[in-house]
Amino acid sequence: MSKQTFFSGVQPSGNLHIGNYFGAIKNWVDIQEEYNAICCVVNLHAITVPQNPEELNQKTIEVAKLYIAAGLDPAKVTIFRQSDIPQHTELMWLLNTITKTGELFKMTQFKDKSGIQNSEDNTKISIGAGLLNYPILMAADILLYDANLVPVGEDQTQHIEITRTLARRFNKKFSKEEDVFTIPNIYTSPAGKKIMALDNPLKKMSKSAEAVNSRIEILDEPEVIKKKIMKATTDSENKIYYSDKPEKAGLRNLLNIFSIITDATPEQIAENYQDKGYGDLKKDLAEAMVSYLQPIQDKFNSISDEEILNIFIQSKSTLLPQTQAKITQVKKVMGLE
Ligand code: AQP
Repeated sequence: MSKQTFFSGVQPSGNLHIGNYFGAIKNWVDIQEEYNAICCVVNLHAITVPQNPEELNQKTIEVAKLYIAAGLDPAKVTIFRQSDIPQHTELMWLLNTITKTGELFKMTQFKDKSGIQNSEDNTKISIGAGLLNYPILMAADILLYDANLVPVGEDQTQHIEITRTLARRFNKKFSKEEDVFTIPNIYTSPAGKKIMALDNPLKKMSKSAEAVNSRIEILDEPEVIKKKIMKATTDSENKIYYSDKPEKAGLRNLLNIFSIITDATPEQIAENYQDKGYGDLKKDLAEAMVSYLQPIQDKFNSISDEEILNIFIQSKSTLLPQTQAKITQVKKVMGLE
């Protein structure tokens, strides 16, 4: 029996953090053997907000290196650059024609990002149409490969929902004997699906947040990781227990992160520290995090840019026949070919 396909990606829009890793990349690594794995560096998504072209190019290579450093095997997994496969944007246009603007305006990510303030003069940055249409490009990414599964963080749930809606709508409107698109399922891991910002545990950790102390970056130096964790927001009670109470959100986030890297439950960790202070917990978490990230950082440093560029070339030639065939199928049922 042939393997099912998973598709996922990360935007090269900044430095990757442990939220990207625990919410997405680690899950890809865990299931790469069971699935036909397609892992994209979604650089076309990144340009929905302003990017410096040279940095974007370099970050795209860096993200692919991190995929491999995290444990994806490039011999088994297709790692590629979104802009190398023109059918992503072609399918996006076709799906655009069956998408309602109301569906796009209600997306949480659009509402959040379209409210970004310009740090220099505090004015709102003007909103590009790409930011509004972002979910259609994401639907195209997924549907182009007939992905069965999309392993992502919880913040992407709405985007997977609209992907499913568009696939069903397209199938109903255009499919003949058999459905053109596979309806994908979301996969989020219970522990890592939403890592919160260290400086504000009510917001998710994000690579484009201005405060660098809000996130632990995968490539952060040990001293930086320690400083960031020691500064993490907790509460004034200074009592360690695992609870859903809003005022314990900071502590809960630290316990959740500790749990993922040690395989003990957050409750067990809390119990081990019940007679200790936040400082002790943070110090141990910082040390555990440094050791956890070290092998990923070492592997990252051993991969050259050339290796990645060769992988991009190879993946492009592997994927193009499949994506061209899919677009032909779509265009035929739409009366375009
Ligand atoms: N805090 C998080 N916890 C768990 N998962 C997360 N992801 C992002 N933040 C967290 C997951 O990482 C994958 C890649 O994210 P993305 O690059 O597509 O963009 P994003 O979701 O918007 O993530 P960021 O880090 O906040 O990026 P910017 O700031 O550029 O928008 C996705 O699977 C995402 O769910």
